[in-house]
Amino acid sequence: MRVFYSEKHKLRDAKTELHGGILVKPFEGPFRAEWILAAVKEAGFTDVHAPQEHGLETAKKVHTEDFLDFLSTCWDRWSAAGYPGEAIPTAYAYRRSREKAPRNIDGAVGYYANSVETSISAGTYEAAISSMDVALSGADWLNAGNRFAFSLCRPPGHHAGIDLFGGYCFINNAAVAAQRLLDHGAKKVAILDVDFHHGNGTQDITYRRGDIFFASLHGDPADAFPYFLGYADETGEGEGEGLNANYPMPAGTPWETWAKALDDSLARINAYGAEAIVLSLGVDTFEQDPISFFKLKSPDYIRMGEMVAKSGVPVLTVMEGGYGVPEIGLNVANVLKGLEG
Ligand code: Q9C
Ligand code: ZN
Repeated sequence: MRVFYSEKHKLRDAKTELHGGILVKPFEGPFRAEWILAAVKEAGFTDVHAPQEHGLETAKKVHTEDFLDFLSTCWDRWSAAGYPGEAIPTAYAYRRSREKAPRNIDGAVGYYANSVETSISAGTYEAAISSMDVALSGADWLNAGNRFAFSLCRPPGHHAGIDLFGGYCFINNAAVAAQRLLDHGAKKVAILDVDFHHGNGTQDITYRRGDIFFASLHGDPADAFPYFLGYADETGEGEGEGLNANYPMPAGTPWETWAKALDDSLARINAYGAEAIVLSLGVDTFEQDPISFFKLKSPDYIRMGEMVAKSGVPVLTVMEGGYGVPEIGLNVANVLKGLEG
């Protein structure tokens, strides 16, 4: 298992998250990647490499160019406007409004946001690009004929849609990596999203495509972020019809129930004929996660890895969420152990 990690994740260090009506220190901070890296090394995964820079070529196949331009210029435009805090949307492209990006930066932040907890801060774009490079370097490792890679991406990516940021995500690392696998010979890949939250950004990108099967196991959107997508009746459209599988689950879901959904999703992925799996790994399914409501325990993550490995195809694990407690490191390391068997 080769591990990819970039120090540049530290450039994403926002001071503010809108939570419960006040600005708090973000749940998604640099400490997460440090804890995970330390635990992964401690567990014997010491083959850690910095990513190669890839440029935006692959990203432009899953995101719009105007969105990528927005991300790259947002902080400078926001600062130039004289705003004292970090960039937080105040106005939205709401139902029945026009889908037309405004010139004004305050308007643009709202136009490209799908949620407002995620402030854009100095260095956010550079960190997001480096996180994407971490994912792409993992894809390269699989393209070179290897079975496993772990891309320790930070910031995460699965809430980033075609032209939307939010949920702590800016560029959809898993989707960009899947695109690179397809560009290097694979005809069909699967993205299996086991983060506690529905991968609304990944679903947005893959929904109408025939070359990516998307499965997501998550808290019922009636009760959990991202609230407006992730129901079981979302099955894909056009060439993607039948290639989207959502498994919403209620508060308190334990491993036994969760594992049945994983089993079903793996059977669907196998029936589809995926040549590789991109595992969007969030460990916010952990019983002690501060913002989630599933009840997985640390040893369960070993079994999770074992089950995914039984698919028999190469697996690129891409880091998504998991918050608050040091056990996030152990839980990630356990998945990697399970994968390698
Ligand atoms: N303020 C990922 O796990 N809601 N994103 C925050 C606490 C947004 C989670 C609630 C959660 C986003 C990658
Ligand atoms: Zn999550």
